[in-house]
Amino acid sequence: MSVEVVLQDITSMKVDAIVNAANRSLLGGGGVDGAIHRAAGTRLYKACKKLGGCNTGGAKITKGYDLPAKYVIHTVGPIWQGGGASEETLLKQCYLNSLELAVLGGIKTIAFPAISCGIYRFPPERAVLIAVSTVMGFLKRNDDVEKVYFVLVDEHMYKLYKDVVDEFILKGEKHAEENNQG
Ligand code: AR6
Repeated sequence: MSVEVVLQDITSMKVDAIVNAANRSLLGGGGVDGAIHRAAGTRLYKACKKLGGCNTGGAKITKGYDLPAKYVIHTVGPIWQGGGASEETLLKQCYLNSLELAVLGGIKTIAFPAISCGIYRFPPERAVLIAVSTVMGFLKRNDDVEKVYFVLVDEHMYKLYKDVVDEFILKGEKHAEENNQG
């Protein structure tokens, strides 16, 4: 298993699944959601209409249609309201539920955007810790997913993610070393 941080438009990722930061209607919107719907074509919209929406923290899957990715996992991040409305738990659920759907679908490679960090205004410094710790914790417990990409479109977010991922990898290696010695 491995994790990689990339600076790229998620719609160009050739992976088994890309994750969409959707809203509860699952019928499209702005940000990464708009970009995914534009790139996947109207068949994606038609498929989403049949899903009947999705709760915050939940996830649903469709094909990727005109995208290079085979599937799209649509998850609904929380809108940041100051931190007292279970936003952190709900964001964690987005990552976990997306990964669980990936396992069920036999998906080996998956790309996540920075869910809730745009229009939904989740503070990126908090969101990145939840994203990276949740994904890395899941990969430790589960061998089915082989590669997870964190995909960012601006330099600032890319650096934020890169630093946190590097730190987690270093911590993990230290921990393993200590266990070997112990
Ligand atoms: N590839 C990767 N990341 C992107 C792309 C892209 N093509 N475009 C934007 N981002 P947002 P949210 C980054 O606003 O905060 C929609 O209207 C962006 O820079 O897309 O979860 C939905 O329908 C930011 O860091 O999602 C919902 O109503 C991150 O993706 C609402 O927005 C997430 O920003 C969801 O808001």
